[in-house]
Amino acid sequence: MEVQAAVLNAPSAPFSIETIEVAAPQAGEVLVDIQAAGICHTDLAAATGAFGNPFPIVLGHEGAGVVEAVGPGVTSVKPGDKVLLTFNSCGHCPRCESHDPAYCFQFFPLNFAGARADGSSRLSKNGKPVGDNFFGQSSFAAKAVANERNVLKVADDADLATLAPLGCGIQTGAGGVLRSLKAARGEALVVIGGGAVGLSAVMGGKIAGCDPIILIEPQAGRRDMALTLGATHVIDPISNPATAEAVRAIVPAGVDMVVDTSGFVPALEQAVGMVSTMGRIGLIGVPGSLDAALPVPLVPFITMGGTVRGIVEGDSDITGFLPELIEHYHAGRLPVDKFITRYPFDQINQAIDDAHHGKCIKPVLVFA
Ligand code: CXF
Ligand code: ZN
Repeated sequence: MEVQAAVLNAPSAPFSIETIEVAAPQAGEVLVDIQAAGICHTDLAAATGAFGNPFPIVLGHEGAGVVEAVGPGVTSVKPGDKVLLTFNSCGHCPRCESHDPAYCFQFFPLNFAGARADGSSRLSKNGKPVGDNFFGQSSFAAKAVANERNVLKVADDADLATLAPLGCGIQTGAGGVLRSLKAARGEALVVIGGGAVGLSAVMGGKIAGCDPIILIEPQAGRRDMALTLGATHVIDPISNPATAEAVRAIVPAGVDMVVDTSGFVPALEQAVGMVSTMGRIGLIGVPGSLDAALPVPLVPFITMGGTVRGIVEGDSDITGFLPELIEHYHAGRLPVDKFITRYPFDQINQAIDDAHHGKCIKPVLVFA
């Protein structure tokens, strides 16, 4: 069938709204009529070709919509169900079996290869394949073919434009604090970077009962937003570049956790000076260069029992964590609607431009 999609024809080209062909779902696949799709930083990185993905391609990995058809063998959803889409995983490697699908042995091919495992694509233009299956969905399109493993049924009255970003950015930040770093009540938390992921980490810290919760972020609007979401202190790293000292002025012994969502190495380097004994540093933000490194002074770090760990998708597990987040949203503990801005689907380039210029925090494309 023919649908409108935001196609990226070459690295760093603008998104181009075009008509493409979408194939019927095969075994284990789910055709979703997309109603909303959040834009995440990883879409923009993939738009440059940073993940080795092919071009042309349809990106988008925070999709939400209504199931239109299912392929053979699909049992967890049916046509008419409202669904959220998230990242893909294989379902049978040791990490998937231990409910850690974000560390699936096949994570990269299943989320970035731009095709099914056999190399075929569900999308085409003028008879030529278009890269698909980005995060198992490619949801910058009016319809997407996802996989049963990355589709979650939600309530019939769910507000899909609000919930769509839970499938990546929100679960990454909130899960990074709640699941990956296992935040406990009363622990001191620093969050570096106040975009959608960092603000979700702040909300995760509040849910866990962390105190204080300190956000380090250069944009005043984001710092103000963080204060409404649970941050107890904010630090502007431009006027106050010695951020480790600024953190220790608030918590002299150092904090229990630092979660970095900036991927900005000079900001992150100070994290080592912020943590107390047995401090945990969680790395979420992906630096622009594969050579980026974090120098850790080994002797002090060993003797203080420190931990540095990488975090993908907040250690989320589609059926184990997304429903919890939806509950937090309904209970008012995860007010993501405060920092979502809706854009009509065909305004995708404007939405990205606005995000770049700090005019919005989490753009969500909505389909008419
Ligand atoms: C990504 C970040 C880069 C590594 C894989 C997961 N998260 C979502 O956008
Ligand atoms: Zn993402």
